[in-house]
Amino acid sequence: MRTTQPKTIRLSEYTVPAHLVDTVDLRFELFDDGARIHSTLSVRRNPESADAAAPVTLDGDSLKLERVALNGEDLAAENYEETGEQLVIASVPDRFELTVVTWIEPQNNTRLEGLYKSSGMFCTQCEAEGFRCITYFPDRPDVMARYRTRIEADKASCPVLLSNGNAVERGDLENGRHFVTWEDPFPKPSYLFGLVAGDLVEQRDTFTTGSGRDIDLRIYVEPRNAEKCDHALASLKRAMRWDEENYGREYDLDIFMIVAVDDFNMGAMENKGLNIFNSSCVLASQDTATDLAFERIESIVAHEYFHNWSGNRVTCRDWFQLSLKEGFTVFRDSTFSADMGSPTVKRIEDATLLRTAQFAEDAGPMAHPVRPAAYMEISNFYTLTIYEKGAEVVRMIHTLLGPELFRKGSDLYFERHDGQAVTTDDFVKAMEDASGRDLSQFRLWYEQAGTPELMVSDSHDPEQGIYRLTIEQRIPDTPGQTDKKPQHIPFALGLLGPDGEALPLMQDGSADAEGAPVEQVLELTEARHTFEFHGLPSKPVPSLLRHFSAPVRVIYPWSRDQLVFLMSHDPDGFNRWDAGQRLAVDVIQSLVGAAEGAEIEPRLVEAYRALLGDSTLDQALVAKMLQLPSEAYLIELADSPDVAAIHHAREQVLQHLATSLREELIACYHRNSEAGKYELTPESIARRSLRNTALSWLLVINDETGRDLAVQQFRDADNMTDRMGALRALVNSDYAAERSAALEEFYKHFQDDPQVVEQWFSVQASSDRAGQLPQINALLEHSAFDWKNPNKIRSVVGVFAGQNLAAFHNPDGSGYAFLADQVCRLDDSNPQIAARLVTPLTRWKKFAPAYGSLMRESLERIRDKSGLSADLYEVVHKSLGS
Ligand code: B3K
Ligand code: ZN
Repeated sequence: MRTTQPKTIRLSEYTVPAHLVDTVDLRFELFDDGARIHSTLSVRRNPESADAAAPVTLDGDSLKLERVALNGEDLAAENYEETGEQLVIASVPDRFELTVVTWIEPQNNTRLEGLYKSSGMFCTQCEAEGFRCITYFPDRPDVMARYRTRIEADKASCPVLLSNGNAVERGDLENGRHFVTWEDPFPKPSYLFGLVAGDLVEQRDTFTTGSGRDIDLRIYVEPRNAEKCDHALASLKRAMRWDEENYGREYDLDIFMIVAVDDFNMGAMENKGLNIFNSSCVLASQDTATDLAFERIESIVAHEYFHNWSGNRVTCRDWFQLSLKEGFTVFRDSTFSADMGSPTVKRIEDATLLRTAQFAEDAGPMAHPVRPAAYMEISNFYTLTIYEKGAEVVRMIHTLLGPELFRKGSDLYFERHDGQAVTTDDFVKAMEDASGRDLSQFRLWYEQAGTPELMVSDSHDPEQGIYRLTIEQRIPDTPGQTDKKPQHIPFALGLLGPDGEALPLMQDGSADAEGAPVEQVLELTEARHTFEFHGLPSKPVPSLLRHFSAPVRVIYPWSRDQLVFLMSHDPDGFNRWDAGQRLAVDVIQSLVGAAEGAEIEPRLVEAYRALLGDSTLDQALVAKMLQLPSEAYLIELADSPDVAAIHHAREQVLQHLATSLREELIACYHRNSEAGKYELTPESIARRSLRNTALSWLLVINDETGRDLAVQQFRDADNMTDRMGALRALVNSDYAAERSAALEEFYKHFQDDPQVVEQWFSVQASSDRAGQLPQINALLEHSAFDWKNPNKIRSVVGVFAGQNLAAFHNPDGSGYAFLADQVCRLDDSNPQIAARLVTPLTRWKKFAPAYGSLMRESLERIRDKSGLSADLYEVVHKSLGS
């Protein structure tokens, strides 16, 4: 058991740094058995600090200190103090040069924070607090300095030596070693420091900026991946152009580099001029990556690139402001992706993630505001709330201001704060100043946690032709926060007439129908509003919260007739999809716990039949509409969910739909089977998605034609989307022989490609047919599984607990015990990953008691583990309420 509680850091206790650092001169000596880092800082007292006599305090973690010198003179041990986490020098002049030499062992660094080795290459991950694992430094984002970095290493094993900025010097050294020196002209916080040294090949391209500067673009990968860089390079160029056109932001250095690394705790990292990526988020080829992976890569490449302005040029004052850069940057990448493909589909994807996972986080024990007020371990706060809800908050500002004023606001923000470390409040202030709008109530979105619930009711007065819509908002209590104030919510609305026509919205009896809008953004600021719409002889069908205009739950007593009507008539594509989801949810929910053989809503079958046969609609939208709500979403919506009952009800609906629509599914499959060459256009992506959905439905009912089509598609596929679509369908069917044969063949063919092996693990771990516990344990024993590689861990353990819900929530508790075992095991080697993997167990209070108590027992077992990390301590104790 951990005996000491990790310290809580509070926003209210923020003080400016006592010392500032102007320049950092680093020299890395890299060896097989360790690395020596010589760091020289030019330090001065911060004139804004209230404490004029404060000692110099530098952060450090697991460092061996070899030397400390002040203005070139070695300091005797009695002149500084080295605690486990800090180096403190009490007596210093107002300005001085501080030299620190440390020794570390990157080859033994399994936490993957700071400097570590992955497949023989040295690489770094410094956000949030990894730089202190390299050298002693004031490791906080409001200390911004200019860096010069010299890297020395063996020339044969590390021919490529990279860091931030521009290479200014290189040369050979004795004993087969060489060096390169990099200089970054832009001041930056330590978390943006990056270094890579290894045997890599480069793929090059050029981008010419709007002002005519040529930027050298390079992607560095292991030689076997040289052919998998084209998509990332093309995405990067699209992102660079888009940021110029949409935000007026040009790239600022002469070189932009991306490096692919196999062992990485997250997706990617925006180090200045040297982005480091998880291989799975950058490498792609038609043969090895699915359409989804291609889209993901495009958006992550863009996201990291966009950080160059939203995060690097303007950075965070402290980690409570994380959403300043992450929320804004997700908003930017999401708008970019919408522009590159189908905006409606992108909106559906974002809303699905939010409603399924962020709402669950907001209702769970770790719920926190977009700008948290306290944390123990900042790594635990890289959450869906900071990223996705944070992006929704920025999107709402965009909705309230409109595109022109929003752009004025972002221009002002970048101009006013370039080179500074600022707060979310500074961001909102720039938006206010540029637009003249008062966003004081809006700021509550940053301060109050929890998902607002909107209770909507309506009535119609046929005599006067008035339709009244009443909206009440309520924000649930969250840990440490009760009695919340009403928030400022943009609520987009449309009204449909009996034939599906868009009705003019007249809030005033004397308004002119001609000029009236057919869609309006209502601004909710009170706990309760009633809006009146005039000139409506019959009761309209409301289309509520169009485009998902705010991250809220809408509660309205839709009838199934209304939902079917909206599914085929709503001019807002998002709400068409949403109506379909609500109808499917309603039908599935009504079957949970119902007697076997209960009737399944025929209108649902007919609505899906219409979708399958309609080739006039945007096929990308149809593909989305055909996806039934996920188990995770159904669980999120339920009070005290009984997972087995939900799983069973959903399966029943799926089987009923597939049986009733068999002919249509086969026709849809064939209609969308293209002969032509593989393309990555929205149309052909939609075609592949439709045909793979049709295939998976056919196999849910063990249809023999479906099986033959799947086997043939698996054999003939010329791309990973089709191959994986067929494999997934077979894996989720009862055709055990075909399933094993396909899995075996797939592995044989791709065993040397780690990114494909990850997909092979996932497809099994997510399947209730192929991913029961004994099979999961067998995957962990597989020769391709690697406990040191986060991707492999996520693709088996993470996918099992996060996607294979019926198996994970096995009523005997075996799934929970399994997860607890893996989390405990990982906590010793990689606490960040352990703390992330434990998430499903932390939601124990939500579940029906039979599940919840077993989940709690597993959590308690983790709590009692000896040597619990601070990461896991925070998550486990907060979720146990201890
Ligand atoms: N900023 C990084 C995330 C760092 C996570 C540190 N635990 C990637 C991104 O959001 O762009
Ligand atoms: Zn980011």
